[in-house]
Amino acid sequence: TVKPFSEIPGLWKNSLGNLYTFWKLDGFKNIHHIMVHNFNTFGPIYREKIGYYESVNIINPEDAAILFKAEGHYPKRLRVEPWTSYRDYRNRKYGVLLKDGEDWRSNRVILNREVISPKVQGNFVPLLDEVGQDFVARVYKKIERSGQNKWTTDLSHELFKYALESVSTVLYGERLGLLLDYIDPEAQHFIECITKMFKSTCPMLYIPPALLRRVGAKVWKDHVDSWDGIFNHADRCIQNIYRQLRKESGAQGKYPGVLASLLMLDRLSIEEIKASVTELMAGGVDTTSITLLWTLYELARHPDLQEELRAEITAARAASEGDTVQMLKMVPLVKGALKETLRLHPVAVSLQRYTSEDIVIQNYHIPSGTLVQLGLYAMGRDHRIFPRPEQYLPSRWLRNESHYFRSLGFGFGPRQCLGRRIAETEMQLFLIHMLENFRIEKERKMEARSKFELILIPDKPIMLTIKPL
Ligand code: HEM
Ligand code: 2DC
Repeated sequence: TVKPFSEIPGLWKNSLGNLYTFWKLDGFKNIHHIMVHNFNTFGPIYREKIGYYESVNIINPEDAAILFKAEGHYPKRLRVEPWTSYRDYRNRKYGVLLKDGEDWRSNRVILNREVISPKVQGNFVPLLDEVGQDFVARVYKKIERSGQNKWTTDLSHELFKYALESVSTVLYGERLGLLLDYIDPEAQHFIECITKMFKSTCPMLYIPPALLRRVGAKVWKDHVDSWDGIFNHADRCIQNIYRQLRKESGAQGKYPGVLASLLMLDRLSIEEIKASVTELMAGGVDTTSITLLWTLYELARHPDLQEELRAEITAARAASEGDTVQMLKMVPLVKGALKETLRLHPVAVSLQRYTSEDIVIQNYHIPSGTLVQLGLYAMGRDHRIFPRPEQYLPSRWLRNESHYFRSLGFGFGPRQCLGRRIAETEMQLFLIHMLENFRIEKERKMEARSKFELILIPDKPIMLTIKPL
């Protein structure tokens, strides 16, 4: 009694009509709300076709489990066509983000060892800890200069710099100095290019980039400009390390960073290393900074919770006796807060996989090779999956509620986020240092929602007030 694929409910017959309604509803900025609406209309599974891209959408953790068990040895997600088009246009290699099949796997295995294995984690902690301390010092300076014993600001620009400084330190084994008073205009330009790149991707998810390129559309030009800016800056950073490495074979004993480790390992070509390191550098800015911004926003709304976290951190600091790696193992509520942020404000609106075998979800047959999307934003806000979903409750991740396929902010399995460990460590250390030094407040009436600019970001500036404890 398994029902056929063709009976899955949804709007998948008139793809151009759908594209038109979608555009009229300002769907480019709202796909997360449209997905929630569709699950409410059609139930826990629906089919859809917008422009050239067709998918089956699911929301339940149990269905996510079925999907990820059918992802095969070479898990493949939705191809972001504008990103591959740019590389084809400029004759650049794909990195691990855009590769597929055996080519992806062989690169990913090597990168895993240098970026996400527990073995290298310990190398990152002292580097990221120092960046966290410098951020705190910078905030004190700002507070002092304000003459009001507090600093009220839209912190996003500072967080972008914090994130870029963090990921660069890990990749290149040395500081860029982005948290000093003088900001390098090149780094500033790089940061602006990433935001522009994400934004200009959106329309091209539904209208083929090749077409937009042929008609000389502005989005395509903006997109090319932004990637050019990203690659130029990354190339310069990479060249710099490459040259140093050829001059002196590195100070003995000191951790040289991901890039130098990959170059010395000599198992990927230089071009492949460049491609993936550029992706890591670009992928490491808006993702973590916006997650931290949302976390500070939630903590500002929940002063009691802020105190609870501070108490946990104080106890962990004392018990770990200066061993930071040890300390990170003693802050479960801090980790819960980050999971809770990603539940309510995920970076990725959905996770996607092409199935590698026939499966059955919600009693519908889904043939091998179908693009299936898990609505991550919709799942995080569904009351059947998370009791009282509108409440920010980090402790829900400590209780023995089921966590089965519910914490998926970084994706799942061998194709999950490559930057996950860097991101987690960087964010945990940030919260530790900030809460040890400051109280975070916000204007009571201000409420922010998510808007889709390829990643989900706040729809308005978030103004926070930072006060010394
Ligand atoms: C992939 C989320 C930070 C680099 C992904 C995916 C998600 C994600 C959902 C897709 C995973 C899947 O399909 O299963 C996040 C979140 C972040 C974050 C929530 C921070 C809060 C970072 C950072 C970096 C990074 C800091 C770089 C240092 C990448 C790369 C991929 C990826 C390279 C592609 C991996 C592959 O295809 O093999 N990320 N990310 N991300 N992320 Fe992140
Ligand atoms: C966007 O419908 C919505 O981590 C699309 O660090 C489906 C889709 C496919 C791939 C997702 C993307 C969405 C959101 C941004 C993600 C991306 C995979 C990796 C990327 C989640 C959900 C991201 C932000 C990477 C980006 C690295 C890049 C800048 C080099």
